[in-house]
Amino acid sequence: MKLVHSADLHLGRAFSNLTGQMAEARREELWLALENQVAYCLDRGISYLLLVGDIFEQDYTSYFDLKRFASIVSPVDHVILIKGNHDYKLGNLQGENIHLIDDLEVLDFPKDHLTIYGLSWTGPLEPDLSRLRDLDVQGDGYKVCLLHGDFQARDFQKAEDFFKKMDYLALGHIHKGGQLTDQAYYPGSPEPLDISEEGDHGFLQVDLRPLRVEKIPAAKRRCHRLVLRDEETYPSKWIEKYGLKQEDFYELILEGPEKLDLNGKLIESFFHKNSYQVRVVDQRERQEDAVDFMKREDIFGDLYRSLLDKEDPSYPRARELFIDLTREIL
Ligand SMILES: [Mn+2]
Repeated sequence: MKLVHSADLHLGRAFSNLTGQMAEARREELWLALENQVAYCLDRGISYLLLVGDIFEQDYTSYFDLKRFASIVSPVDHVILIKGNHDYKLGNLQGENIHLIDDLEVLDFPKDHLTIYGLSWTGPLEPDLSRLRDLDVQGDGYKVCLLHGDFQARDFQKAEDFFKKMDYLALGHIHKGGQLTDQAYYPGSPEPLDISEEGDHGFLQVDLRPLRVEKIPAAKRRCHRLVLRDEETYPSKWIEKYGLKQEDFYELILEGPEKLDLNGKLIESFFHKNSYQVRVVDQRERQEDAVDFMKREDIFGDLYRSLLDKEDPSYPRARELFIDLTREIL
């Protein structure tokens, strides 16, 4: 029993960080990602395509987009969707092979001994997993549950008996993807949606009993985060050194003292010519400011030092913002 599991396609996304023409092209690439998933299902005789929330951007989805979606997925036997925080207003998806789950639903596919449980978002708040406790789960057929949200393994205790009976939990919402428990996986977004979304993107091919989950890389573009220090002063070497690709996104972090010879503008224009998009984050000034704050014996020094917790992943960003904000008043 094989399934394809995808989520977070975000069709219609504004891509406001890109120029109009690039954003338009990128939106088309999301449609292409959907076409590729359909082709993958057809090539391998897979009858079930699970699309686990945030498939559409509801504020940028027209009637014609819904028609286009239905037409692209029409060759797949069963396309099952739940709604996420970006598409909970979605309605009107028509097609005999399309099952759009409203709220909490149980779908039976007796021919394949498969039952699919889905819990959609119905508004801006995450649905309550404890509602699954009341479901009567019977029989020895395959059981798959579709959920969208930022879950931790302990959240599944809210309906422990229900989750124990599932063969697979198909999750959505976390764009970088990942595995949460033995049976629960996030596929990640099929394409990176922001320059910070590094790594492989694609979808999952799932085999049930025994459970085997395979990540299928399928993204057209990749995001890279490069840290450049003072020694990297020869742009002509970078193409080779970083394996620079014309089709990819690059986020460049400039580090080291500012007096060193790293010309942010030059670097940016070089990457601009040799990649799809570049964003330069110049942390050099901030590093000098950070040293000053460490020495200050006033409220600003105290505040900065209170943000030094190394464990908390949000603190480095908080320190950057603190430096940027105080720059205006100090
Ligand atoms: Mn989401």
